[in-house]
Amino acid sequence: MKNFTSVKDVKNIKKLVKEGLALKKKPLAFKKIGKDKTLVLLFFNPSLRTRLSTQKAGMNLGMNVIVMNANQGWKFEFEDGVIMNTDKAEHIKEAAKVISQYADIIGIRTFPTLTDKERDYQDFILNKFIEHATVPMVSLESAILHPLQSLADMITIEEQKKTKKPKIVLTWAPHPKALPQAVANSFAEWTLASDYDLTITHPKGYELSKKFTKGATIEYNQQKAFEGADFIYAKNWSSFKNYGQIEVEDANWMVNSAKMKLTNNGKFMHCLPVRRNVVVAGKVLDSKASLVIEQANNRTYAAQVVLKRLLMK
Ligand code: SN0
Repeated sequence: MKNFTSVKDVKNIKKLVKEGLALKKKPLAFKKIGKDKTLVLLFFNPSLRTRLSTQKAGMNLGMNVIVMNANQGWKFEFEDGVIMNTDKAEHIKEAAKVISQYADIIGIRTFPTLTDKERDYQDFILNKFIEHATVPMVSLESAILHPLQSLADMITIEEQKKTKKPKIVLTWAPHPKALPQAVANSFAEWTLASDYDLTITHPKGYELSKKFTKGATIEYNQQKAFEGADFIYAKNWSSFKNYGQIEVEDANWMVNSAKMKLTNNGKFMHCLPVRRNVVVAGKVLDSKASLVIEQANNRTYAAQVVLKRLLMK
């Protein structure tokens, strides 16, 4: 593994998931491999779980961890060949190389613009960093993918599944804000690569990029999709087609107890943060079916297994 930015960086998902579960049992078993190594985490956008769990993961491996809110430093210029006479003080060419002097591994979080589809789907900022950094890079959620979240989700499903090929349903849910497609794209990509049975349900107009959903069943009837499901994964995303827009704000798509009853005693998943009683009824979050806290717990071991692989190569 050279960088960790998508499922494509992983040769054997099952093996990675197993290794993550082994770290969960013995988090300090590899405390020596990160000694005197530095992890730098750069956040262009807010974070709670990613920030704390990745820092914890680094510390579990004995690493020194530096966390920086990237928007508190100089404003970066990402375009080549421009005359830098605007508010952008530092070019990515220098910045990424400079950060590489201090870091053995760099993590970066960068959300999409939700206005410039082409730039977002090139994963422009992440790839500019990768182009100029001289150490391995880890995506802490990019414009289009959230691989550490998905790996934690695969660890959670592995722990909880009762059959080899569970039925997993990714359902769109309402939200007051236009949100990225990253978590949904990534979850689809990882469940399909794990050879699980994936159904995606959403109102018309919320089709995700086929690049990530090939092999999934698309079902526009949410209740029908829920029938017999072992896992319900709720997430809002804005339109991919009508890029970044909210197509419908249909409150009926909220996940509630009645819908959970249609499932095969299914578990409820969400990456968090979650808007209670908008995305999902509080009652579902407070029920035994909810895995959201365990998903967050598993973020540590997802990050840890990735950092371990990068340190050991
Ligand atoms: C982010 C997203 O990609 O949807 C991060 C998820 C891990 N979520 C949000 O931005 C939610 C913000 C809100 O106002 O609820």
